[in-house]
Amino acid sequence: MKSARLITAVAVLAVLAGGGVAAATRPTPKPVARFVTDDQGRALFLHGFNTASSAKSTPDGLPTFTEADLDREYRDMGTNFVRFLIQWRALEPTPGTYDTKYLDKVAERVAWYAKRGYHVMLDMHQDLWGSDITPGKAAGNGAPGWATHLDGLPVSTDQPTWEMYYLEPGVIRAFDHFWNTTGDHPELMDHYAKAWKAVAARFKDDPAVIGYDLMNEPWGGSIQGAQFETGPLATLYRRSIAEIRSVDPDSWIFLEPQAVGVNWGLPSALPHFDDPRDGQPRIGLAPHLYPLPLDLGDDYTAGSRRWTDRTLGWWRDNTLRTAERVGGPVVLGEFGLDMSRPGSSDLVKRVLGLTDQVNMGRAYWSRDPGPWGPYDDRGKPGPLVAAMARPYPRAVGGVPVSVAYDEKSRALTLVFDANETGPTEIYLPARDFPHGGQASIGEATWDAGRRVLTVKTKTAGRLTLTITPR
Ligand code: 9MR
Repeated sequence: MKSARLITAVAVLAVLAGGGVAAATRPTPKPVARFVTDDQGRALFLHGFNTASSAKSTPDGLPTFTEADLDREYRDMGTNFVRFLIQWRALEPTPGTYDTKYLDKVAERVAWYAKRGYHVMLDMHQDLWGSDITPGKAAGNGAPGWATHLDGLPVSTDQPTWEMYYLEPGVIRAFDHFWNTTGDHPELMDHYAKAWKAVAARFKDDPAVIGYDLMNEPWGGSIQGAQFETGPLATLYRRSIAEIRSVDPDSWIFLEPQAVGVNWGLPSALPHFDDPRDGQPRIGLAPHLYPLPLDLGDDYTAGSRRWTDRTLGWWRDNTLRTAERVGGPVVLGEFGLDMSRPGSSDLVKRVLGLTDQVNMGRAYWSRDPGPWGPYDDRGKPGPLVAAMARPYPRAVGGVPVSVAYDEKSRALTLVFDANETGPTEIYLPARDFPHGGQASIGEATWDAGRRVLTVKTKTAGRLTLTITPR
């Protein structure tokens, strides 16, 4: 790029993110200390994909993804998690009626994951409000046509990048109606919250579904930033939390900050939300990460790599600060890039290392075939497969303190405070661990089929478990 533009943009960002002078005076936030747990109570490290972008445009709102695709994903990368896209338009095709056949089909896919020991987060996806912003041309997705009110304002169809549609007057108006900024459509937010209730009623007893990601990449229309996150976005979240909890006391509810700016590493103003369930609250954070230098079209190389690394630091610290306020676990809901570009595998590994370091789960964008995904259109694996096939603790018999994988020595080190929830399970990919692994402590059993090392350790005290190739 266009380095002058890049440097200016990122320098402005540096100041806004508090990554310049301010960084030295602000304490470094602590790693995430709360975890999603499995049915035995073990802490989960969530490692997987967004499946899939194709759900945005298929008539039935389901991704073009098969059970065989899932088998292959496990075989090649040993994932244990999916951020599964669902669409409001498919769920509530007419106001107040929920398509149970659609939910059945979602449930069928959830069962594929359940059978293989995966954990599922359902993501009510939208980009640019909905497909009715540009009838006949696929730009947006998510909201049903009946909930799309443009008031005759234009949406030009020749934007150079998809994100630019967010600035079209018609799109801004559609959001302003949803957030009730206009005062004309107060019913829309209620429909959305009640649609979540319908989803929760269906999946509340499904052990594979860990929770719900309330809205993909919220956009405030004509209200932005802190005013949006503490105003209409917080209202939507409170109402959706109340509707979900009226039928489902136990699933996790994941919140996203506003996307613009925060995805680059700027601080979010998302407030704390009360959880009306009995016991500990189950509200977590599911932010996205798209470093600005890469969004501007640069590669993860040379000067732009240095800037990107800085923005990653701001993103980490600012996300941890928001997480402290929200008080729950963090799942990085999206990160991803064109894997055919130079440096991209390094970026993926860096993000995996960063999320390991601060105890965040992560879902790569996306599982679809193509240059961003693991396989091309004919199913040939690309460089992402090697980067995502990484050793990680799938489930930990205690509370994790830190995880680190050193690629050079092929040593995975997990520090945790053991409890009595069960053995620790570690996924070990074939390339680095062809014959499985050995554990520095405890009693290990190797399942070569699943490539999972199960380690029984002492059930109390702080333990350091190091896994090296056998
Ligand atoms: O990769 C997706 C691209 O093909 C679509 O045109 C676009 C609009 O639907 O969405 C892209 O996916 C985005 C996701 O929906 C939200 N976060 C950023 C993703 C990458 O741009």
